[in-house]
Amino acid sequence: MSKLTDPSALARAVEKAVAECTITDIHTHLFPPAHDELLLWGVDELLTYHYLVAELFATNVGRLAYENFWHMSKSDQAALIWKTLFVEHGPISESQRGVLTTLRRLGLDVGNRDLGRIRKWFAEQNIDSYLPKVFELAGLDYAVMTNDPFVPIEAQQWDDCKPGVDLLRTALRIDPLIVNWPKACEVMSECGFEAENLDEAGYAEARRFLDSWVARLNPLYMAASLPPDFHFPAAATMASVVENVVIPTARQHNLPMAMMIGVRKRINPALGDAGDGVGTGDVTAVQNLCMKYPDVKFLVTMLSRVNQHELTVLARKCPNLHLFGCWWFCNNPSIIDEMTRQRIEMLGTAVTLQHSDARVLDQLIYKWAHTRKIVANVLTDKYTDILATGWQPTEAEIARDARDLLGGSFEDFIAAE
Ligand code: RAT
Ligand code: ZN
Repeated sequence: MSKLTDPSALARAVEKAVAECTITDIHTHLFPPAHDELLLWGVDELLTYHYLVAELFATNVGRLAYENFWHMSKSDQAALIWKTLFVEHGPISESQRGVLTTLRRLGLDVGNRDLGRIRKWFAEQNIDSYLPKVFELAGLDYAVMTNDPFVPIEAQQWDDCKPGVDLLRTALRIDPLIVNWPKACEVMSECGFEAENLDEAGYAEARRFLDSWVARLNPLYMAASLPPDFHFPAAATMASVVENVVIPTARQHNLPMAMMIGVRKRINPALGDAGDGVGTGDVTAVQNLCMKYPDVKFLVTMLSRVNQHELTVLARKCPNLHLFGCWWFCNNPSIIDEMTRQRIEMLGTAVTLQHSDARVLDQLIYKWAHTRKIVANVLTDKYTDILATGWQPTEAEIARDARDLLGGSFEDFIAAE
């Protein structure tokens, strides 16, 4: 394939490569349609996304009591959010804009602001054909679910052998084990695993519990969301469970451990899922884990913008550390742009730039459309800079690099022995 020598041809080639790149979405909260009501989709779910619930209360100060909102039906909640955030105020936040991008790309007219018509269109969709259509519009080969055996309704689906879909792969989510050992013990004991104390017997039962779920799910990785005060090593329960349960299991099954660090859970409990906050995490904990266990692989994302530079430097030092995604409060264009530049400047293609964190199927469409635009801009700048040195990339090379950044490097990391 011919080399690109002209800056404007190069820019067009980069835009095309990123637009056409097949993406692997490595962290979502989606489920197969057969898993009861767990798979969320459609306009009312889009509008009641917890990011938008927080924005509703931020906008509607003093005019809406939390309990009144939570007592409303989903459809009334969605109508209120539409009225408040889309009709009475400009929908210019990232999550508000995301709803509009999604509807537009599905071919719906958002210009007339007619929620009734939009609802009618969704009511006519069949989820079995709609799901692959959304994946196609988003340009994904597959997405990774979050499968939490500590949530009874989720575990039930696997007990009942409900069918999956090829577009969704598994990840074993284990938060309670690390952050709430008593609760994890309750769930494990209901399933016949008698973990009780933080001692060798308890750790062994917890490992046996994880082994059983690894066998059942065949996950791509294990994962947990951790608070800003997660430290390692430490005399705390969290560190003991990581050392005695998580690390041996990860090693035994060659399963990376994904750590999502920096969430302060429920700082405003009245907001439900929308009530979590952010705190600066401890990158040294990640460093200590990576150095102490060089034979274990760690996938890491951090929630605080403040942590990003230190974490990126650390990833240059630890081949067993792979960074991913602009997580949650970092998933805003200004921060994605900054993080993407910083990571490429220090890691080249050895990073997974983004995950969607989609909780609602249709969100895949906007999350990836918005990300592609930023990644294309950043890559255009980077290739233009190297073009000025006389290095002339080909279209195939640019496509290769885009794929690495949006799924290829993740797959290589997962596959590494
Ligand atoms: O982004 C989100 O929707 C968060 O609420 C969390 O789900 C977070 O991504 C997590 O996986 O804990
Ligand atoms: Zn998530």
